[in-house]
Amino acid sequence: MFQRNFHQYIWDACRYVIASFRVNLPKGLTKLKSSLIYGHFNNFSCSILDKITFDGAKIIEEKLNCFSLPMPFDNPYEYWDEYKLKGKGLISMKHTAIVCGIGALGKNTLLLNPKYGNELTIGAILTDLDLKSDDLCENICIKECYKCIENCPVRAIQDGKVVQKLCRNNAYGKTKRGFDTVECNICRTVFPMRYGINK
Ligand code: B12
Ligand code: SF4
Repeated sequence: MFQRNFHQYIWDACRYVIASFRVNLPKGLTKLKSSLIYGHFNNFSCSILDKITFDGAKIIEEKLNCFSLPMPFDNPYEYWDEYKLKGKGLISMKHTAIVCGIGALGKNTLLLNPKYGNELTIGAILTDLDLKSDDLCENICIKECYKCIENCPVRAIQDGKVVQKLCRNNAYGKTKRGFDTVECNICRTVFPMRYGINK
């Protein structure tokens, strides 16, 4: 999926973004209370994505004689407001994916694809190639539905954004043994279009 040149603050020669994506998780993981298993495989899918991005960048360079920059799918990033517990990715993967035609934002602020719903993990490769852009994707978020906003236990989704402090304090934890957990993903799993249209 190819799109326009708006990531030049990361790399001045960047002309286009090739956004890769993969279906994030087996649907069964949305049937459990999130925590250990969802958290584990959410992280696991992320390392798969970093590998696809890394390998993909090398393949594109070899085959198309260009420079390609793999972007970390999530961590690390530099911006951090300790008081607000607010981070910002090096690039916003969701907005990149939108302009690449992969999806549109749902009211839960997650990327929503007609075929795969919001169960997507998103990655991106920047390139100096000149490419033809794909069309933008339709938004399948249901107009009169507010389930994700209403079911967030800490009402973190406000005015189309997530108040990170509220979400972080509620959603991420550790077991007594020190394993990382994801304690909440309700805005993702309560979403009627979570698996896409017709599912
Ligand atoms: C920081 C972060 C968080 C924060 C903030 C989330 C958020 N909504 O921004 C917290 C810790 C709360 C979080 C939680 C989760 N996250 Co998170 N997170 C990120 C991360 C690392 C950076 C996002 C970021 O920079 N946010 C800060 C900015 C965007 O927010 P803002 O300042 O309020 O920006 C607003 C405006 O300024 C404007 N804007 C900002 N940038 C731009 C750019 C353009 C071009 C435009 C037009 C507008 C615009 O739009 C924003 C409002 O929508 C991304 C990975 C990445 N590099 O993108 C993953 C990412 C967004 N997370 C992801 C996931 C899966 C989750 C969780 C579901 C995890 C879970 N608990 O199971 C929850 C969902 C909570 C929710 N409803 O969003 C996925 C989303 C996949 C998808 N299908 O959309 C991502 C993309 C990781 C990935 N590579 O797949 N996350
Ligand atoms: S992950 Fe949980 S706490 Fe965070 S916005 Fe979604 S429902 Fe709210």
